[in-house]
Amino acid sequence: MSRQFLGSHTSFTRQESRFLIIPAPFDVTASYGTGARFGPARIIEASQQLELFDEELLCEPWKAAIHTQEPLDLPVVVEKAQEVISSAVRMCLEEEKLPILLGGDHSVSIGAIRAAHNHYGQIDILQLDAHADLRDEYQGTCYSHACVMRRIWGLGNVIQAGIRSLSSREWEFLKDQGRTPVFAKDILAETDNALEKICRCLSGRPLYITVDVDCMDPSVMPATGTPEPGGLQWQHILRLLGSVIHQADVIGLDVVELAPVPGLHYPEYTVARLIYKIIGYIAYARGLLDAQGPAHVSSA
Ligand SMILES: [Mn+2]
Repeated sequence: MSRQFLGSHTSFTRQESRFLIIPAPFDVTASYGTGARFGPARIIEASQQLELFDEELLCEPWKAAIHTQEPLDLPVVVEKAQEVISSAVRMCLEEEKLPILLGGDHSVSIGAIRAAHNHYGQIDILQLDAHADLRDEYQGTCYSHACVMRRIWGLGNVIQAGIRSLSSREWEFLKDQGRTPVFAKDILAETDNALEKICRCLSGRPLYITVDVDCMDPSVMPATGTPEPGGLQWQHILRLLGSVIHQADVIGLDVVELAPVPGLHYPEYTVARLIYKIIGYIAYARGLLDAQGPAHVSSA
């Protein structure tokens, strides 16, 4: 089994690549179901079953040049792990590549977003998640996956979408900041209002996207530590990301909280497919592919 996303025959050298996949097998902060440290390896394994041709873009997005580096060797102390992640992402950005961090639990995003902020200054941050993750502290640590967005709040303009679980304190915090998330129910209503709100929130600064796979409905994504009913379907996510990526300059991405269930293959396949779709959208937006635009963009 190759350690390259999509397999060895379609991967580029690190030097040639534009997209760098960084496996971050870390799940020390998970509070309910654990096992997210096995996520990166299972995603890479499942990716080797993907069809290389994208039926929406009508091209093979791997040609935009992807390389997968060795998994990060992460210490169990969260702060130390974040330093390792941060320096790996910084190195990737300095090489002018787009980092795609594979979690791991959501705390891995803190180090990655800090590196993106150090490199670009204030950025836009789009968070797809069932949870607000705005607690100041959870189970005795301020670096829990439940605190991720609170830790990076000042580093950019945070746009939250798919939310359907938050505490009254998190709600108060958001109100104090003058922000309201785009709730899952707003996206499920299938009007264009939710998408328009998300796009209105984009400031035009470089965009970092963090995808917690629990943004998806548990029927689509059962393999995650803290599943929440009432989530997004596959087509909602493609529509949302296809539109946003078309109008923003995406500079980094992470996909977190896949906790594989032994014997159940479709969740990791779904995550691998999602990552490949996103690579295709970004590559298309950057003019790297001779392709047709995403369905909803070209039909607009
Ligand atoms: Mn979550």
